[in-house]
Amino acid sequence: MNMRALLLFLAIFGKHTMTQSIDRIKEQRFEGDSCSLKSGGTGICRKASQCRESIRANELHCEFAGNEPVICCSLAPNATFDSSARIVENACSTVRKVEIKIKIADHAVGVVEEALVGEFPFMGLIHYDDNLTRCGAALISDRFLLTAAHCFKNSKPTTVSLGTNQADDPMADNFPIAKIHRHLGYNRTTKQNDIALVELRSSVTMNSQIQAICLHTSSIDLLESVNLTLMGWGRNNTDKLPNSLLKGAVNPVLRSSCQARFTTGGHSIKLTEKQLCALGEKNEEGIATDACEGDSGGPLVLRQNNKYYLVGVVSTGSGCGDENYAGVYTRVASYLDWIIARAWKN
Ligand code: 4AZ
Repeated sequence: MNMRALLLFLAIFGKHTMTQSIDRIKEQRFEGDSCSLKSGGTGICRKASQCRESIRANELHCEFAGNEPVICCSLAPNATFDSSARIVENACSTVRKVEIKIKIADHAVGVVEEALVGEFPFMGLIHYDDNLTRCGAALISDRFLLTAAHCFKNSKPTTVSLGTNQADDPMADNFPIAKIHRHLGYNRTTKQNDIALVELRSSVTMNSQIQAICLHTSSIDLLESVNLTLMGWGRNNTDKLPNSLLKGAVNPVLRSSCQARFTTGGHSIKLTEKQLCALGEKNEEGIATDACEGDSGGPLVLRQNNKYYLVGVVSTGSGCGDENYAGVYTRVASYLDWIIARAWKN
């Protein structure tokens, strides 16, 4: 209830109701407010991502901050901030907001649309020496992009283009690659740890078309109602590789139901908490919005207050756009320490 509506309410319902309403408001706790811990002690309301110990203790909720719950967090020094989340959130504070106007429900395969110029300034396309392989990547600092480990098999990656929506843009800024940091735990059979960093030879100058993305830090599952966006130059509904960057709207799918569908369908994939599933609406032909071949390594993002947060990296699945099988993504928040040790080392 906003303040004006509240005042109106009070004016109409008089004094007795007024004290009751104010008491109720007093009970609402926001980020930074003190709160009572289940143990009886005093804590402070913090975002769940900054309060690992209290999540385990299943502490009481304060209010919601966007899509992330705020919980009553213990003040004990060893139980408060998670240092990797803090490093990542500090880096995010320097990321410029994307002020471009988009439709609310911006709806790879399925219900897709062309991305607008400058809409996803963190989006990169990895180019290879065979001119055939395609993978997306997201710029996370002035020198590093996050992508999938399975993007590096036989063909040699050469450059990353940034600041363009066209795959074959002759005017694009192409940045030579210095090194690929593939996760040493990547397993091509189980698809675990499908994550890699692309280190550029020189640093990128940010502008309105080229900007880093924030990393999502929350270790708890996103609600199925949260709207996420996925984008890439991967195979589209007509099975072709598009020249324009496409975007689609998807929602998280619970890991248990995602796993159950794969198992029932006879797929050997075993999902872990370091992965997440997402899928979107079906188009008229019954194809669900999903990532497909060529979208790999690309970002699955959450938009909050005009900033984008990298939630997932396109990894695997079973075919594309099948309503039974959600797309599988590497969960970025599970790899913050691994990313920081490489991309934010001093
Ligand atoms: C692939 O081949 C691939 N539908 C990526 C994502 C999905 C399927 C395949 C998810 O890189």
